[in-house]
Amino acid sequence: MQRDLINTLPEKVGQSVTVYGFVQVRRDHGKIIFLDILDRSGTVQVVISPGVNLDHLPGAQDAICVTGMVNKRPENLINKNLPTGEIELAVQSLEILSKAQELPFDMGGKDLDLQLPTLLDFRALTLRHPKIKKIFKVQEMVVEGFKRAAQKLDCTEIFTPTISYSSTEGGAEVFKVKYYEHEAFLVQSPQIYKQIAVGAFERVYLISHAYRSEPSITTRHLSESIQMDCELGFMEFEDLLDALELVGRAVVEYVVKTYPDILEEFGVDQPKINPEIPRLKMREAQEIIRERTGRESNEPDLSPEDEREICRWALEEKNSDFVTITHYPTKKRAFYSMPDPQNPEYSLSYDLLFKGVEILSGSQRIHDLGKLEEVMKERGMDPKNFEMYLQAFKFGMPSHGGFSFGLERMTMQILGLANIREASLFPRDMERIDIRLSKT
Ligand code: AMO
Repeated sequence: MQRDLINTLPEKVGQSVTVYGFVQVRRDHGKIIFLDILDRSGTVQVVISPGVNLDHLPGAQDAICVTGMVNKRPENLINKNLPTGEIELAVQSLEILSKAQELPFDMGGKDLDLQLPTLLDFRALTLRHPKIKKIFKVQEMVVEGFKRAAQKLDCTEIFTPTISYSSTEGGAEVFKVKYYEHEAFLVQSPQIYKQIAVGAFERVYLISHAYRSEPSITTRHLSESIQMDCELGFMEFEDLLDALELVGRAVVEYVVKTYPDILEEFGVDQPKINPEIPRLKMREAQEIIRERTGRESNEPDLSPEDEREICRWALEEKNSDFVTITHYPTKKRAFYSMPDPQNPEYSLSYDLLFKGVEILSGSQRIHDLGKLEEVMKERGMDPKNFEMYLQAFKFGMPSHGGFSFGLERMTMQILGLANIREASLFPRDMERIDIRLSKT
């Protein structure tokens, strides 16, 4: 099958070409009809002149095949914003390969101005909009930037299960699944597997799905999300902070370098990436927030508003869109987090915040088998349910730790999206799993 990709057409002026794609917009100007045709490489304007006889005229979203002549556009009709803006395709023949039904809303604008539920109810259609697609082109580069940075740290990529015998992150937010005659869980995180893997590979990275039966609807939580994790052996707390900041910076820099045009289209400022990311203990952050806002907090965690405030501080005072918060209360963190030997009430844990939202979390881990079993018992967990995990600690386990970035959270923050659901191809929450559950 002969096919010319749209982005090659500017080199083919005066030639007859065949293009396959979707009709993005149709504009009827009297007897002349203009179509914007989209394939994976770009968009081109197609002209159907009155002399061309077509049995059926295509409409928005029809999948079509057009054969035509690539012509230079008249000087006054050049579109400088389009890579193909100096040419157009004059139709000789056109075949509708698959006809689209009438669209429920206009897909032709630069922005798709829809309420979030509509955007998601018609996901198969709204994903076709050029601006929506760009969110996922950026997401692809977030993953690529992460992989490159993790490989630079000499991590081995691993692939881990999403069905597990034990639940790792504590709390009730775990999905149970029937596993033959047994009960199992969807993983809340690949935590136990990446720690076990440290014993084998010393340094690992992985990109995996994580499931949380979040009981509430927020703009930053999904029931199924994608985590990008690293776990590093023979590392102490400060080394881990250096590693996570290196990766965080590298990811954002990679996206900025690859898609400056998309960031501009989304109206986001160039991220401020200071080579020295400010680091604060959680209590220091609370003190700064109190000084700035007068808001007292004895909470064992930072609230979403606290996160926004401390990020405002980091930007104003340290010229940084990143800030690392450390030493969260041990009780608030998962069982495997190492308590700070100086003050065990607080843990050697950290979150990385970016533009007002936590995008990463992690800790140095307890690597002593006895301590680990003790903590599990204190928390009412049964070590028997963690047999394979604990096995790793029986056979020599170095000091180690790691971290996990939320892919959708990073995408949302880099593009300044209002809701995490926009950064998930097919978001799941308590109201939605492919369909809106209230509709059933
Ligand atoms: P945590 O639970 O903080 O840590 O998750 C790590 C990162 O994953 C993202 N994230 C989510 N994104 C969307 N919806 C959710 N429900 C959701 N939950 C988490 C966030 C968060 O910072 N095992 C540890 C990590 C570690 O210690 O290495 C963990 O899962 O961006």
